[in-house]
Amino acid sequence: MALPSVVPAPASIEADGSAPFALASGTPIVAAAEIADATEALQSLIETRTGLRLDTREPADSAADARAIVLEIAGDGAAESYRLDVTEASVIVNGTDAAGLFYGVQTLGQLVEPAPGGWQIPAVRIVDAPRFAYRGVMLDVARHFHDVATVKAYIDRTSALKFNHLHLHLTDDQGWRLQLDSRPLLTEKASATSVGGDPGGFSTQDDYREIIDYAGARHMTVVPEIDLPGHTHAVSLAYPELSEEPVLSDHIREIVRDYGGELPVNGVPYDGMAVGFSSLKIRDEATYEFLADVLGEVARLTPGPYLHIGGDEALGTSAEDYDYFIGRVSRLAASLGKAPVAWHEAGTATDLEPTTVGQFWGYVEPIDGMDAKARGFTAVGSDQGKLILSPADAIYLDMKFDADSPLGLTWARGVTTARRAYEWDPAEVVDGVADEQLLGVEAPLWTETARTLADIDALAFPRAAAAAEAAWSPAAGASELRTWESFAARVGALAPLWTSQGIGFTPLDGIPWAVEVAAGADRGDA
Ligand code: TNX
Repeated sequence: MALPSVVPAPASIEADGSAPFALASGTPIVAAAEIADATEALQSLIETRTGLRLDTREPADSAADARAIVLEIAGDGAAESYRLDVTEASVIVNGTDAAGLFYGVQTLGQLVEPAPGGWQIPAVRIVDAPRFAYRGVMLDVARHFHDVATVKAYIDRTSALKFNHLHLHLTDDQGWRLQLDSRPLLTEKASATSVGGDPGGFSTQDDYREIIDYAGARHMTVVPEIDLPGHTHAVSLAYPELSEEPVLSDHIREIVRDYGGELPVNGVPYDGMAVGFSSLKIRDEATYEFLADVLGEVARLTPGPYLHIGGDEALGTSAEDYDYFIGRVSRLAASLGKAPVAWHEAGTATDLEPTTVGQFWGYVEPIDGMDAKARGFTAVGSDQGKLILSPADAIYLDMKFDADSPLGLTWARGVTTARRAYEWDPAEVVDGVADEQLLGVEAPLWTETARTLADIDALAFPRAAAAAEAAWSPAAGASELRTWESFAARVGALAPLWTSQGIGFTPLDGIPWAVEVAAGADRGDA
């Protein structure tokens, strides 16, 4: 008998084929008032999927023998863990904490299926907890600006896959997207455009707070990134005195040849796709006054523990200057009460602040010493949780999913199929890093080619689900669910749920996408 489909694969799932729990419009959700947010999350999930509006009751008002969905927080297991028991008589979702309950509710939402004349939840017993504490997605709002509504939609989609961090890439050569009171010229002068001459935009501080609150209600922590010292051409529009002249390498000339656009000129908006040509002035104290303002304000606006300082692709910067800068800015971030995060290049910096977390963006089988750089973060300071893995040839969601789509790039070993996004294990990427030194996994989505939520959906789904499984589920080999065949069947079964939620996923080949003929057309309340 096939097990019910859950993505990411739970730590343990058992089903004995006994009778399902029938869902009807009168079915009550029984939950204490303190966990009303979980009740509402479940109500809206079920209503979106089935059209049924479930009742809600407090435990004291509920007859013990009535068929019900019971939500509760137990407080006695691993962080973010939950148990889910479904029988013909009841559904019990028991979270260790509020996040665990939220994840149990997401799992329950995936289990809802059409039944003759209505809807049901198959009998099942799930005991589940995450493999990694940090499970992230990154959205680049700099190459193309994405507004609050789009970011919220991405939070909905990814928190449902049990991701718990949203990294926002807020600044890059093409635009500065967060309004700062200390440096208002940044958004006044450097936010109007996006890649390809598309319109720009920026988030006000209220917008940013709205995103943080919305994410928090879905158990996601926002990780803001101010990318430094490269990827800073936009700064030259507002503070030309802080910017070096662009370094016009062969790479830049190739990008202009292959993708069009102009060469970068300081003080003029850059809307091409080249990387690595810009830098702040590294030996000028005015740069550090600027960064004290910028990072100080971002740190104050952000309740989460991390502050991402970038550090990638500073191609025109000497190793000596790069080391000096990263050392100094990582310590500045720490002095603001945040754990610095930086892309893996920063692992070479001799004076790196010891609490800095590294983000590896090399390949699943690293080349060119990318792994050695990543090991730099685990060599200093505490040995706990120092690396986030974002292998580009597996979980860069902006890589093309097929050669013919206009969406996506190909630099990370060509087309990234869903299977390639799936078949890797975090423990096997960077040699010499113990499991405890892995903080987790993050799937970035750069937006050079992604203009709209529809573009984001088409690139991210289903591959974000593969990344979720690397981040949440037991290691490959530690669970019989952790095979490509099992994943393909389970993710394919999510198609009707995703469709009900308006997720414009790409129905990639090799996955048996479920089709429900007139799902729910025959349901009891109709
Ligand atoms: C590399 S990976 C970048 C980004 C680009 C991306 C496009 C990394 C840290 N930097 O600047 O947007 O490739 O895939």
